[in-house]
Amino acid sequence: MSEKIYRAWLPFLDADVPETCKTPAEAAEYELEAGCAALKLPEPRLEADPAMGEGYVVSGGDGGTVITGGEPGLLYGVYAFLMAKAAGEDVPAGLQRPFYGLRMLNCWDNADGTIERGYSGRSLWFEGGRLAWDGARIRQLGRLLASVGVNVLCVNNVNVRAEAELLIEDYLDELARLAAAFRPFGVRLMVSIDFSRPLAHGVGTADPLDEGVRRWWKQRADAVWRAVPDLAGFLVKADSEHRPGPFTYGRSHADGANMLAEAVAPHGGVLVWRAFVYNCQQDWRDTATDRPMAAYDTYAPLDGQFADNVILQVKHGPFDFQVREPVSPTLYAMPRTRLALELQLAQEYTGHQIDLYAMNPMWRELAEELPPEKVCAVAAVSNLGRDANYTGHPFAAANLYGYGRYAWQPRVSPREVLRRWARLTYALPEGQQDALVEMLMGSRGVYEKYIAPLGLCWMVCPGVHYGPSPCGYEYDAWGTYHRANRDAVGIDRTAKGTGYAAQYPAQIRDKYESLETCPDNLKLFFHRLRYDYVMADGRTLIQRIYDDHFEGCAEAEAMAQTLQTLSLPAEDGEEARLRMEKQLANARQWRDVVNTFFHRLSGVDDARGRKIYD
Ligand code: GCV
Repeated sequence: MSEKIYRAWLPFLDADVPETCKTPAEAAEYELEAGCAALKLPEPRLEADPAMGEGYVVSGGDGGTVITGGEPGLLYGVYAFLMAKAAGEDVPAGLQRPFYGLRMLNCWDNADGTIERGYSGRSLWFEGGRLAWDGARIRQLGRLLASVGVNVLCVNNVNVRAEAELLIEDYLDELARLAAAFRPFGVRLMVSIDFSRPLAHGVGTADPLDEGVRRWWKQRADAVWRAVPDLAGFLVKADSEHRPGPFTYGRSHADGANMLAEAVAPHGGVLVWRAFVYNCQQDWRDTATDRPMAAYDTYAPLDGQFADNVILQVKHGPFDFQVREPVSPTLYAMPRTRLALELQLAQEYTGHQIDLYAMNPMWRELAEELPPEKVCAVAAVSNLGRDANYTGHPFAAANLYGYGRYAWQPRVSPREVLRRWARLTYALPEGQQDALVEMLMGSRGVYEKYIAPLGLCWMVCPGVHYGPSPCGYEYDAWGTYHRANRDAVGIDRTAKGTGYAAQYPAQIRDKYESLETCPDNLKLFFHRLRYDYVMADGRTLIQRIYDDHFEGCAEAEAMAQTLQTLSLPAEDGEEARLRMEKQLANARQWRDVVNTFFHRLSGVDDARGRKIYD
């Protein structure tokens, strides 16, 4: 079992945390002793200071090193100390505190053991309709999460089906035991709920303003918190992709969220309400409706109407975790609402954990576009599963590690994060480590070049979302169109088009509205351009599309060469190389399908005479 995990970024730990550790303070003592023994270090003194909460300080002096921290700050301090020592670096000086109080992982795990958009095997805690898990693996995972400070884990899919039963007595005991398994690591559970659940329990309606409905949710919340007193809260996907919600009863999302918030408030719970709402029954002939506008249109008018313990969770882009999207305008529009930023570690549109795609560079760009202070929490769709290494691709672990680092410090340097992950995970010679880090740093750009020209998105195979299908979504109902014809491609989202750009604050709107200032990588997101449009570098749009696809594929081939030069541990090297072969096949397929698609439409030849299939 789980042999590989000890090669993750906690290389100094090879002993299971004993089940007798029940609290983060006990885990801190155990981990410090085990870690110092493995690394042959003198053991620092631990000093609990409850007032410090999640914060910690590692201080040195004549009397030796002292780690002071709260609950679970002390545990975070222990990991920070051990990881710094293992990496041969200085322990961060002064008081360390996470930037965001809620650092959530959203697991899209289903009761039958499958995971929606899961690329690392089956669920770690669901099987056959019940919650069941391997304690040792949960403890390994708990320490991984604690070591990067992730503190909330939502156990079930936001598309709630059989998991709705989690709130019912029969399941609460299992939920309570799972919560206890994660508790020593400072990880609190959260549960996704089905808005229409009262209907299944004889209430007759799920109308949020109905007294019977309110009572039902309060009773459920009381029962759930009796079983799991430190449950973090409920997560809700409503009126989205066929999920039930308040719209059925003519109520607003503030009505729906506030009703649930009232039920969880006495227990100190938060109600996380997702803002992923759009019309997934659109007619492709309708050019007036523009899907990216939907969340803003739904939520911006509700700013200020949500209860204090409601957090509105907004995907980082206005579509859906595409390779390149602008920041969602909803995130700028709701200063009187507590917002959480939703990211996706699961590589749904970004290579299925087959193709390399390191995310910290993207999150850094995000932090530059959207001041991190605009949101109060972060959530990421998990990339975890039952595979021995938890993330399928051994390098996909860098995204889990990197997410924790980002959630603590959103402006952290991506290169520094990846270097630290590589150093802790693989003891490679310096030159090889640099090569691995640079490969990961560039992986997003490579992927973007061979799949999505200039912000176009949505050319993926429908349903599975891997591999090219330029018109796969073009005549479908999901609102995801590029409208390529023989002359032009892209959607005009300026004031002359759908008007989407006007959802941004003026300065950002102006940047995107103008062809001069709109960055190349979002040109076709905001503008409809002719193939002979001349870009700032003098190339035509069509030539740029061809060039990007040829270059992206060549760069993927160069990454495969680099990978060959790395002396990785045998299983990881083998796994990474097998996946790289699949990535190369994918990159070639994307290059040829997309180039052929545009060549057939435009009739324009590649200026450099490279092979395009007709
Ligand atoms: C959980 C996209 C994904 C769905 C996912 C949905 C969401 O549409 O393809 O699998 O459902 O986003 O975020 O709710």
